[in-house]
Amino acid sequence: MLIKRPQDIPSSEITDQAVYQNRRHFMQSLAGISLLPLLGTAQAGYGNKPLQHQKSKIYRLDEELTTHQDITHYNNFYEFGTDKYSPAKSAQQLTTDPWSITVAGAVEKPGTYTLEDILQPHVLEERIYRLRCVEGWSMVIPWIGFPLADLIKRFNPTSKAKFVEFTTLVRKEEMPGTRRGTLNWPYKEGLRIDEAMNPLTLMAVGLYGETMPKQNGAPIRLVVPWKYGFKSIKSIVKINFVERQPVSSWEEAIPREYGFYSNVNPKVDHPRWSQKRERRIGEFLKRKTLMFNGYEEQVADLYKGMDLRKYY
Ligand SMILES: Nc1nc2c(c(=O)[nH]1)N[C@H]1C(S)=C(S)[C@@H](COP(=O)(O)O)O[C@H]1N2
Ligand SMILES: [Mo]
Repeated sequence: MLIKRPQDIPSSEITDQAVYQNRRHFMQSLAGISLLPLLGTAQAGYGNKPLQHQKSKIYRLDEELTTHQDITHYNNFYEFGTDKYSPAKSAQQLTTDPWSITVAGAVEKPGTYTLEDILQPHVLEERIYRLRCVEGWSMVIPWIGFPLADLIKRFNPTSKAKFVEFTTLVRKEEMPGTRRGTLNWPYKEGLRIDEAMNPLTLMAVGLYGETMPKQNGAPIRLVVPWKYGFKSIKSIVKINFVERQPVSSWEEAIPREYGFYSNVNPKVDHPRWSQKRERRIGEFLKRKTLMFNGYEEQVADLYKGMDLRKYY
């Protein structure tokens, strides 16, 4: 694991106090949220720096954590290659500072916000979630982040905001996978607005106590724990509020295999393999896959009356 020594931290990461004060005022007027004490609020930056956070009392899966080594060396991040081991190496060249996110569509406060603006009012918390990849493996990851709902509220979505569409960065020079047509870049994902507002849905900026490793989607990514891993889009540069259901990249590529919803469901098999079981990374014997990845109690209501075979 790489540890950043203080002398390696570029001066650009040290926020000028005046700029910082201005941002605070800016965000205050933007969001209308009273400022939280600085302790425990987010910091800007990129991988391998300690991140102040609180430990969630509610969202703490009581299962053994997957090792830091496995979480950061067994990745799906096709922008850096299609095998599991490439992102750990080739994502290190990604520039994640400066970073900004464009907020567009059906909101009262569209605009381009710096990562610092995005993070400033949020208290970060550690949440231990299961991640279930559609390919049949799973991990238990101590994410650090804040609820997407809290971010969305700051932009004042209008009544036309029925879905949220997320887009990943494309930067060919730094993302070797995007020089090939594996997917139609940029990587895109989407959620229904009520799924996005569900308290489980997390904007993650770190894991294992540190800022997000690049291969895991630095500097900011989505984590939707009851859906297959590919819905948890990495390195987000755009959040678009739309009226019509957006088309996600995997759905566009292979619609018969990857639907918009992609809720973890052991009763609905992938056309080419069963989804009844999964291999926990680091374990030998397979485990049973749980309905909604074990989050049924929290999310089943979202899909009441829906045929989950049809809306896969
Ligand atoms: N932009 C982008 N996001 C992505 C992917 C990707 O290829 N590109 N892969 C997805 C898939 S298939 C999974 S399983 C998870 C893996 O996240 P992890 O590497 O942090 O475990 O990221 C998801 N997010
Ligand atoms: Mo995945």
